[in-house]
Amino acid sequence: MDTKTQTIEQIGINTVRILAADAVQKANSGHPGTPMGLAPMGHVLWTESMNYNPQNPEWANRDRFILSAGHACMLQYSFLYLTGYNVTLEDIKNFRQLHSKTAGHPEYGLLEGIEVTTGPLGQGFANGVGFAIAQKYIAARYNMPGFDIFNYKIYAICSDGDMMEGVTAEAASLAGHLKLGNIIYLYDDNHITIEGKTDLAFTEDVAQRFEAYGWHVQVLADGNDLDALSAAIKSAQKESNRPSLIKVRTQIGYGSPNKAGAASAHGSPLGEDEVKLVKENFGFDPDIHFEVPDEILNYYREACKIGIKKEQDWNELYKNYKKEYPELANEFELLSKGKLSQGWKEKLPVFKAGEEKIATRKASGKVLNAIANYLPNLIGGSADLAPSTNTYLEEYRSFSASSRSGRNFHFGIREHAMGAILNGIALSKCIIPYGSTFLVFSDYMRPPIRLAAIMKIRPIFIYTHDSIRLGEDGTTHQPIEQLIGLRSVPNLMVIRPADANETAHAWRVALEHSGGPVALILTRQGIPVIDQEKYTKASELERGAYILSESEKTPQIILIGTGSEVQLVIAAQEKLKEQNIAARVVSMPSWELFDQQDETYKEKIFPKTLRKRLAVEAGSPLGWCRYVTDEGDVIGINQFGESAPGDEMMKEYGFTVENIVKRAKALLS
Ligand SMILES: Cc1ncc(C[n+]2csc(CCOP(=O)(O)OP(=O)(O)O)c2C)c(N)n1
Repeated sequence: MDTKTQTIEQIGINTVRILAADAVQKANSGHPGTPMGLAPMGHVLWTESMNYNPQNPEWANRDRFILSAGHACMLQYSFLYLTGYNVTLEDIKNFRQLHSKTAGHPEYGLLEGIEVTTGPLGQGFANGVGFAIAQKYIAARYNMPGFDIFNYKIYAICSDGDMMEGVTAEAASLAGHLKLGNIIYLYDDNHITIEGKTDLAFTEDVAQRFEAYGWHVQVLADGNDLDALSAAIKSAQKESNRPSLIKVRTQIGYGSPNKAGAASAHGSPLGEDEVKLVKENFGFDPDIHFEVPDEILNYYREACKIGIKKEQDWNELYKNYKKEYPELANEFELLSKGKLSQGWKEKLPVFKAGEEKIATRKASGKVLNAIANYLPNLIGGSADLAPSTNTYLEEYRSFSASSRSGRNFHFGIREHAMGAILNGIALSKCIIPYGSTFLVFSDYMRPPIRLAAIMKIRPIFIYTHDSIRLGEDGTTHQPIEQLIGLRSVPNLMVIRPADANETAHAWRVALEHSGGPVALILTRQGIPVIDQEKYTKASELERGAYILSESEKTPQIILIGTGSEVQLVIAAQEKLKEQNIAARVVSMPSWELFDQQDETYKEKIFPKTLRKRLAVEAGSPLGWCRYVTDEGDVIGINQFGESAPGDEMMKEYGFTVENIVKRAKALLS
């Protein structure tokens, strides 16, 4: 094919294909075939469908693009480069190299224009549902008559792998139910996965499935037909009541004479010779690498000017909006910077000791309801457990298809999608989302927890029913390895407060935290409120570990407790005192917060000379050795629990004052 006979669009599309082939070849790793099949789709999206401005990638009303099939990232990198984002041809040549912006899968924060880190299939799809929910909420709060300030749409490209993953089903079902018409997803129906043809494992009718979810579905027979792609996207843009899926038949490795349509084009370089053939096929010089004809660069740089102009117009509109509605505009700007409105901290409830026992999940509910009025950006819900996780905001409605300003979210029994949706909402910047379920089901959310931590974004995960003490529900519902599992995730802050007041401060810390997600670990059972007059103030929770109760004499041992076990440890301190043994009690709600303290503080809490230490936590003892030293001990659980009343469970598994006293004395003897 001679380039002279090709339209500029075709040359542009082929340039993207060749860039993908060249970059993967140079890196000797990556996925060339998928971007080659997707290039026309990308071309239509970046030249006419999406509103964006490469000079201001953070423009608040930009359309969001998600490459759910993250392995096809050379597609996104090429278009970001061509349209003028802060990425160079040199960056493209450095694809997959140490410290380069062009990582093996798109990474949020590494490269402007990447809205979310993708790669684990299905996540991007579900993140987009979060983006879409956030757009609807933000529009409901800030748009005013004559000021359609936030009307952006969510675009994504997803693959067969995305369609097979369960999280996609969860998220798609919810998106259809919520009538999220701001979603426009293109499905790369190339019939190929890693092992071969999709019919090895995937023969369902995806279009029918999405119709059943309540989506607006269009099917395109030829992924190279630019007019059809353009018309389908326009039709999707007009659809306001249903999310849109455009199923597009493409060919993986399009243009590769020997690998097009084959699984071998998926995940390895095409080979030097084959790349040459691709170039010849498209009329490019086979010996030139990373060729971007000037006219092509100019063409895409010109195309993106429409977006630049759109942002200018929007800025005008926003200026007038700000004049008319200064309070709303100021609030939006404040929250978008990650800051919080005033007044909420003073409203954090203070709980009195001696009145009644209160479960930390209940205290958490009271905290949320006390501060919600002051934090319009705090929204969230539960995977069908709100009556148990106490996350319902009493003064607010539910978010639904007919009520976009509702602040209570019903995610349904879809923990995995809930996590991914929270991430999408959190990435919409001005919102702090929370989601809740039982601690044991945090396992159902591991992938989005991990991705939130990688992206250093801050959804708040609320996990209740935090130990075997939950009782009769039995083994399947009793968390054992979950706490240490969560603590092992870098950038995730885990906080297990000891009582109602620590819970209030856990919320304070969580809301003021930046740099990663937070998991609040809360009890099902009522526990006494620790007397703030007698013991150290709960505000010290912010240090991660603190001396809750010091011994009168020089301590011989440190008793460390977290969550509900702190009560047992306080009682054990008394008993030991009666036997003339001086014990210090440390409440340690958060390892991560403690690890951030300076050495002087750490030494104050855990002096190097005081190595007899006993940690008590109703979960796996793994990891505690860091804090208890080789002269210490841990009362934990190294097996699954069983079904029985909570108090009996605790007794059976050694969580009693007597056992703590016994084990402490054993350490000292
Ligand atoms: C959750 C998850 N499981 C497995 C993988 C590894 N993986 C990467 S791409 C892929 C499947 C490729 O098929 P498809 O999604 O159709 O992409 P295409 O072949 O069209 O590029 C797999 C299994 C992954 N990225 N994420």
